[in-house]
Amino acid sequence: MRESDKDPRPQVNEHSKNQDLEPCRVDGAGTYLTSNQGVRINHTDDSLKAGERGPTLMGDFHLREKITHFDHEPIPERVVHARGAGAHGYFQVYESLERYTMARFLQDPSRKTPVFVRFSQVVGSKGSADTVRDVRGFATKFYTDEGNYDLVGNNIPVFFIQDAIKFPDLVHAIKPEPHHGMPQASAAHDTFWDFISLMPESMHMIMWVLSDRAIPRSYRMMEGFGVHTFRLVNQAGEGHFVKFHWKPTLGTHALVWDEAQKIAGKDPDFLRRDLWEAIAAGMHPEWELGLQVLPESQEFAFDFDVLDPTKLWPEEDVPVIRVGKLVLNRNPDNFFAETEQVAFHPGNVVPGIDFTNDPLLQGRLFSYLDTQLIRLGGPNFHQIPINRPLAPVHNNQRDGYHQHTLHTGRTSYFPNSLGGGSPEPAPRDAGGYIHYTEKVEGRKIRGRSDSFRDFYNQARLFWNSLTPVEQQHLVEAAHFELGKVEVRAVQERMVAHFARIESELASRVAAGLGLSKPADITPSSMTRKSEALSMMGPGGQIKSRQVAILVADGVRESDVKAIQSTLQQSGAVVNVVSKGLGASSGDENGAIPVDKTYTTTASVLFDAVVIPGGHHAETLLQNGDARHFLQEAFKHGKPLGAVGEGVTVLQACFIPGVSLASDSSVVSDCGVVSTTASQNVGAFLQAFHSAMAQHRHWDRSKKDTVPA
Ligand code: HDE
Repeated sequence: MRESDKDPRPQVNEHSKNQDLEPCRVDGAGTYLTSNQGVRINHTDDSLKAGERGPTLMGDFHLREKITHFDHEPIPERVVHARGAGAHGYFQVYESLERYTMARFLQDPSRKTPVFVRFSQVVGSKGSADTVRDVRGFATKFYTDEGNYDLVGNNIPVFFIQDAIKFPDLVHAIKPEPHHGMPQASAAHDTFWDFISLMPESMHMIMWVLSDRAIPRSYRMMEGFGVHTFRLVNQAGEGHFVKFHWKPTLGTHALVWDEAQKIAGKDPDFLRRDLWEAIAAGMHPEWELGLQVLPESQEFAFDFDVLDPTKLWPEEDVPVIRVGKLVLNRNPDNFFAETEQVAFHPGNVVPGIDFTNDPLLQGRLFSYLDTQLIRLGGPNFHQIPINRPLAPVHNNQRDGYHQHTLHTGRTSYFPNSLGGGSPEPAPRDAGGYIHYTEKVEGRKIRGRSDSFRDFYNQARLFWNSLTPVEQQHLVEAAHFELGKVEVRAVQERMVAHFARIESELASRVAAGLGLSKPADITPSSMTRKSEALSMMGPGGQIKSRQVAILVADGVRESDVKAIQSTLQQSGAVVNVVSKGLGASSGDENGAIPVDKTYTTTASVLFDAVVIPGGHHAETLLQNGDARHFLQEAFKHGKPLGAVGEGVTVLQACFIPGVSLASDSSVVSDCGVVSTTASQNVGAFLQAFHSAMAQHRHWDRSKKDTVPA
């Protein structure tokens, strides 16, 4: 056959470049349109009609198939944690943990175990905003060679309730109220606080939810917690209690509430975008896995019950050992196929990891498998690519909706002789999972141990551990959340709970609600604090922080270049912001490319703002958008910097702590860094870098007098 006689079109089955690697991954580039039966389609813009203006014909199989599929595209969203974002990566242990666990992925430091992580908001629908006040989910699927292990945690180390049977009540109370379907993705309404005010066990969690932990700056800057006490089991069958932690290498940082609310409108995808862009730019987020390990002999060594999920183990009592690293280095190829269809389950464990009798965990062991049946439409969801283990799967489970495996042979039962006795149960030394042989006995009761009845001491521990600024944020959050409650008695009950935690907390919350603190309540006598519970650590790195350089025509080009290159070298992401896109002309008529405008971005989307020198300052001074940008960033505690003539813009914005024209040194005052001398750019950038490394400057004077 001559070369020119060959059919130039791609042949059937040539349509997936990666087909040999992963048959499920399909790349449509350079292919022809086909029906789901593989028939090539030659026209997809008009339906088949009887005459140009006539009725559509039943014979139009393409129209019917296309629309039927479209009609069935939505699947039920998760009943909680509906909104989320995911990423691929790997986990690697630093050194063998064989003294605690026989899990192989925790024993071999040379092994990189693939993972998929999904972060989520809990309350809102799939389309709700990212930056609402809420708990964040932090769920990790480890594709180990002994099967999938899921660590399905949150960014808060405790939970609202002690027993799974209260979960439907909790979720019904926090979701939009049933009569009018409001509010979306918010706890600030009557039914939630009504329920909470009647559930004293939730007080510790409530303190965390009112704190800045509930408005993270980034998924990459959140801690993660397994919450429950789990069990590690070693080869000798010895058990240790364990609490799991994820510690972000970028530190733990938050937004400001006003900022979080504005971002919800300016960029509802803020956290999702942040994760995606960081990974796409090669700034791979990392966490260290931390373990708090407790010998079983110490089960009763604390003044709380280790099985109570409303309690944490203070790190001062049980130190967190950092045992390995999680790196997220690949964005999903398809949001629906991966992030939406991934199915986590705390019951997915591998040999060496086991459960405890925590009654919240026990209920979860039922719920996660069950919920997938409605969400993913049947019992074979483990065959969806993102859920498939890398370890081989062999058993006698058959049929069901969407069965993708073509099982051969006659036997689907055990024992059998016709199938050669396979698949046969694996003994322990062949990796068979053996449940920890915990001794259990007792009478059947619907009840709760008295050791679960301390509701206020750890809430007080949390309050004691916060810095004054964090305490103030918590009080303001309570004013917002409870201020939206319409039933006075609910507010009063909550103030009474705060009074059982700490008197001043109760007085301050009460004052904002126009109530007074009840006089006859004795607060918790807990005096300890735990430094690990505060987010105000020492300064850190500025990697991946977003910096805006505000410019107008006439900006000093050399300043812009110095700011860009120095901050970028430290890993910051620098954007030039101006009135219009295109380019702004520099002082020597060079062109400074503009990345964003005041219309397409806002100060709330940045971590720091700088104004270079140059006579562009006169224009910026006149620009209300630029002034608002700076004043709002100041109010949100962000580092602000100005060089040379740029200083006049800060002054015109009433920003305190700015260098005076006569003083050419670099002045740094509560994160406002300035120098009137352009030759000082190097020293300025050093000081600005330190200001950025502190993340936010809460101690600003006159913050409330600056308009924004
Ligand atoms: Fe969940 N939870 N949960 N939860 N949870 C779900 O499972 C449930 C709890 C957590 O990104 C659901 O697949 C019960 C604690 C995360 O896909 C559901 C109880 C913690 C995610 C469910 C809890 C979590 C979920 C909804 C009380 C932190 C998102 C969709 C006993 C340790 C996972 C789904 C993802 C999702 C039930 C409490 C974390 C209905 C019954 C405590 C991170 O099965």
